[in-house]
Amino acid sequence: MGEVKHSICRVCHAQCPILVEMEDGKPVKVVGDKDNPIYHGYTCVKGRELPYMHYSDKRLLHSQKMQADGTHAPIPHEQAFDEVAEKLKHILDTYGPRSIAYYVGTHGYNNFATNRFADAWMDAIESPMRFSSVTIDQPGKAIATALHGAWQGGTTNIEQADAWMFVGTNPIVSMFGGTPVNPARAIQKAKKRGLELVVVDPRVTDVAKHATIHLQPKPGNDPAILAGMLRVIFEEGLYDQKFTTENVNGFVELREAVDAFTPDFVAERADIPAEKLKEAARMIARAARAGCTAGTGPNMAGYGNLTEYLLLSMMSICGHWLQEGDKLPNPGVLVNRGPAKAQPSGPFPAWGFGEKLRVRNLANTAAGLPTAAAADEILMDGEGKVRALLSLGGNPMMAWPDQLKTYDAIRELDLFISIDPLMTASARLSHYVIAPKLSLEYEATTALQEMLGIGLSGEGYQAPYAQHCEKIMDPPEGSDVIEDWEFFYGISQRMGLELTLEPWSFMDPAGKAANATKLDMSNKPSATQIWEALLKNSPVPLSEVKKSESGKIYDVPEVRVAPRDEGHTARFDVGNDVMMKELEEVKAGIVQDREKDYDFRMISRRLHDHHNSNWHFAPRMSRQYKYNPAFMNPGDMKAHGLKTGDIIEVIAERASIKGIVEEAPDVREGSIAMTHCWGDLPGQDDDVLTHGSNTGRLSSVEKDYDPYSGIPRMSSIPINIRLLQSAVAAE
Ligand SMILES: Nc1nc2c(c(=O)[nH]1)N[C@H]1C(S)=C(S)[C@@H](COP(=O)(O)OP(=O)(O)OC[C@H]3O[C@@H](n4cnc5c(=O)[nH]c(N)nc54)[C@H](O)[C@@H]3O)O[C@H]1N2
Ligand SMILES: Nc1nc2c(c(=O)[nH]1)N[C@H]1C(S)=C(S)[C@@H](COP(=O)(O)OP(=O)(O)OC[C@H]3O[C@@H](n4cnc5c(=O)[nH]c(N)nc54)[C@H](O)[C@@H]3O)O[C@H]1N2
Ligand code: SF4
Ligand SMILES: [Mo]
Repeated sequence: MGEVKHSICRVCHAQCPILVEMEDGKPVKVVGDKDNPIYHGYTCVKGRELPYMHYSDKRLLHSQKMQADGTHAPIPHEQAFDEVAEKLKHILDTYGPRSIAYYVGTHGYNNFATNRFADAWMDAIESPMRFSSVTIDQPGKAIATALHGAWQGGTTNIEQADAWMFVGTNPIVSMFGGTPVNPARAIQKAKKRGLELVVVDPRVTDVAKHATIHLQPKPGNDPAILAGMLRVIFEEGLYDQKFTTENVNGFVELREAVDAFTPDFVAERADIPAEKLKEAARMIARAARAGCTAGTGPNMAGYGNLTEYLLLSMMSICGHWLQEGDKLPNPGVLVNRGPAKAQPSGPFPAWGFGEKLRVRNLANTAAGLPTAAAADEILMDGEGKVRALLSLGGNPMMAWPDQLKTYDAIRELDLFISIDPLMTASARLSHYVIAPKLSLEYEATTALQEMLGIGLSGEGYQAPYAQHCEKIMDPPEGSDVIEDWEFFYGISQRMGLELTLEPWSFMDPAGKAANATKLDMSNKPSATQIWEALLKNSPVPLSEVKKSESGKIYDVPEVRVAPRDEGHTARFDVGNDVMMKELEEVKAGIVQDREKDYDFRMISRRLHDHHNSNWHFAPRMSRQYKYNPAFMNPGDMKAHGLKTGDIIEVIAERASIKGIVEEAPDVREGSIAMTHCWGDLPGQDDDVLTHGSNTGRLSSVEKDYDPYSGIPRMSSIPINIRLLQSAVAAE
């Protein structure tokens, strides 16, 4: 066996510790770190595929420039920086800061340092046009927190809970939505000590298999289900009277608004047993401590803000937040969480502030600028038109809703730049593709996961855990690749801009400004200096964390939730006017009426071995699925005369795509589940067996969208189907 080096997997946000076996300076094998105190050796196929990715012949080893005929040719990165800086400067001088936008995709987040650089650059050019995948993911989380208020005593986690409810999230596959670190183990361990689990999902998901109660509703009905549960909690007096009196406004308004959602009404609307709904409500309310988290499904299925808002309201009226004297599972190692006090912040601005978009009355939100309107901002002429877009570890052509509109928009850009190791659908439309280093070639820390836990219940570490890793290999010989942040540094130098790096912090805006670092723009900082700047105010000095190659639990002083400040008056709001109004709309069933001519609902789901649009072709990742099947219930298949392998047309109001039928008893009748981020560009995607289909094409950003975040229906999309080609013919 060759030398073994420690690293951190950065394929997804879970940041699993990995052991990389090296031969002649090259990685040959990745395994989990069995001695790791919290991950206990967990990895998945995607992480174990890292050696392949670094040496794949599809990996870009040189940046690319689009030629006059639309093809791409290699360009040295310094020359690409020169040309890009000149073009950006021209656009900036001619049309102003608003003409330049960025889009941070999932790899922009997983590479924490880049993300901070991108913001520093946008600050320097004073552009507000910052789009990210957050507003086409779970924008309801930040928006609902703003409407409701945040608990300053820390977020809730499964290890300290007696009951948990997962609504449309499948953490065992996604590592998100409630338990990111070795989730299957964490759930089994919690269940052994008596955790009661409620799962709401139209599929019998991996996590639903562990549920004490699984509600398997018609998709798109989460607000009605949660309102029904709240009604049971009110009616049976299961709420926390003392906590509510001290901390909650809007109790009466919420109670009145959910009154119409009787168990029988909800049972009929969502097609679930009324008795099970009541039991689920009792299970969550009666627990000494419970957590409730939602995922992408409900955030994309309409009224996502409302779903998240009702979950927060349920947490609050049941008094399930950490209380004074409770131990914080992670007081912070690399990220400063600020003080923990047993008190709510009041509501804060959720939408309508900051930059206004020019379409659909949209504006900035607590989750950021609506990405669902980015294509319109590019397409629409006039003052403020977006002319340059920088895509940072993202793939708009695969991920943005309304693929046909996105396609028009991307081709309309004067300058489109992607930082991406692959010639993805988006890269192929880019004027420049900047070839980045891959993860094993650069330094990293686990700050991202720690930070997620400060803002989101169920995320983060349940112990003061951290890891730092050095680069463990050099890029392949003859290559010309950079760390993503070097792009921003390089173009800033050429544009004569000054950059100031700020640490990323949800709870500590003062700390953010106080710990900002002005960069030396003549002498390029090293990656090490960048990390030191970003983690300047870390509770444990980075130099200390660097002493250990493996991830470890740090001996930091215990922190208990402090009592509320004397005279603290801010309270949660569970009766927000707009949310109560949306509950009335839900009750009236406007959506259901409008969609009665459709036989099925298309729901989104993730695949275990694939991550969004990343490296679909990698050998081990594609062993099970080389495309995104249309998972169907056997009863529905029989009724429509379909078998596995049949190619169907999936027909939505906006557009149609092809789907390859796969029998899936876990999917509820009437739903068809397909994964996003597959397929190819319009007109180049006929070969569905090779690359699947793009479900983004089924969404219209102009119809049926959230009035604040702009997110359209990306799950629970009304569809009809028709057989195109039978399985035998398809072979
Ligand atoms: N219909 C529908 N649409 C959806 C969703 C859905 O459920 N249904 N989900 C939505 C969600 S939650 C999200 S987050 C978005 C995802 O939106 P995006 O983030 O835009 O999509 P990804 O495929 O994650 O893009 C990651 C990109 O990073 C590149 N990459 C891989 N490794 C590296 C690296 O080391 N460095 C760099 N620089 N780049 C790298 C990949 O090639 C890929 O192009 O999609 C959204 N779209
Ligand atoms: N393996 C893997 N891991 C990933 C990703 C990946 O692509 N692959 N993507 C990453 C990203 S970008 C994100 S944002 C996270 C997302 O993490 P999750 O939100 O946990 O994503 P999913 O696993 O798709 O779970 C969503 C669930 O919602 C259900 N659902 C669909 N519509 C509805 C509805 O109307 N109501 C209810 N109650 N349920 C519904 C689906 O059946 C599905 O089980 O995962 C991340 N992790
Ligand atoms: S879950 Fe898989 S892809 Fe995500 S960090 Fe861990 S090993 Fe990597
Ligand atoms: Mo996401």
